[in-house]
Amino acid sequence: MAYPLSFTDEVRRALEERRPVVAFESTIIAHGMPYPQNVETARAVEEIVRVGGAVPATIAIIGGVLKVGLTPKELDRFGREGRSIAKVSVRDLPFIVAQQLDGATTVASTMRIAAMAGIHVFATGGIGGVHRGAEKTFDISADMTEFAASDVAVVTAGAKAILDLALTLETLETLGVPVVGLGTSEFPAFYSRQSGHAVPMSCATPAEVAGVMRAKWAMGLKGGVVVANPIPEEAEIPAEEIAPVIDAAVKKAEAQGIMGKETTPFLLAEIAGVTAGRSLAANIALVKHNAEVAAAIAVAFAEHVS
Ligand code: PSU
Ligand code: MN
Repeated sequence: MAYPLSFTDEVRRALEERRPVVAFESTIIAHGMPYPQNVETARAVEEIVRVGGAVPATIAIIGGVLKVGLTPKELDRFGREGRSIAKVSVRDLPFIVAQQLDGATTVASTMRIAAMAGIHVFATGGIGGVHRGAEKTFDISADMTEFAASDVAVVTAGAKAILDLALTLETLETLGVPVVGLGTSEFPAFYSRQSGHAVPMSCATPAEVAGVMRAKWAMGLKGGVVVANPIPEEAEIPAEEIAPVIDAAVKKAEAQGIMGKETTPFLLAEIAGVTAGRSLAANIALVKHNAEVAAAIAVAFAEHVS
């Protein structure tokens, strides 16, 4: 028996009519950005997806119910309550559902719920990955293993250099996950367009990415696709400028003994604090760009399917 999901009318109709849909996560709203910019950005990316010819579906858990699409009121509440709402990865789903709690979904749990709903395209900011020092801490985001499990393409501006990007790419290779650079031969590093790490493959257009998705799933290969979409040039923070900030944040986390699911939010908050408005502006710009690209991929993929 499939687990019951709760859809907004807009999303339910789009899925029934096999129109393109783009999922969004809610951890980026509750834990990734301050209020009110988080809510403004979440609304803006939904509108960008509509303009691009697709339907947005922001995913979250409310009172234990898996929500696919949020009302403006629900979205606003997640933004206001922010970090007091639990950050929910796949591990946490059974407890949050059983206890009828609210939860902000990460990339991993959003992919899983999107897949349950039959949504194949998801736009985010940055994915989780293998943390620096993971050979000792074993801190590897469940986002990695989810890419082996859920048939969803995730549009991301790469991953922040709070992670070990080389080990992140190695892990995705092991898990059989295509990492497709969109118009780039380098894996982008979130704030910066370049990381010094090559992507294993590149596509020139969203339609080509849709072709990779179709080919993967037509062969019965399970799991997702990482679509690496660099931050727009005008919003970029050069790597040499952000690197010392990231290094200091990682050291501070170590010194304070920050562990587990607290690590990523701690590092993100540290970087945001030190760079003040600049990192937030970059974050907003890249999420909007990812939404636009995800809509184009969803449109191209829907054409292939029907
Ligand atoms: N990286 C970012 N911004 C974010 C996240 C990661 O640059 O908001 C969030 C995403 O929701 C991602 C999660 O899925 O953090 C990863 O957390 P962890 O490393 O604990 O798995
Ligand atoms: Mn972790």
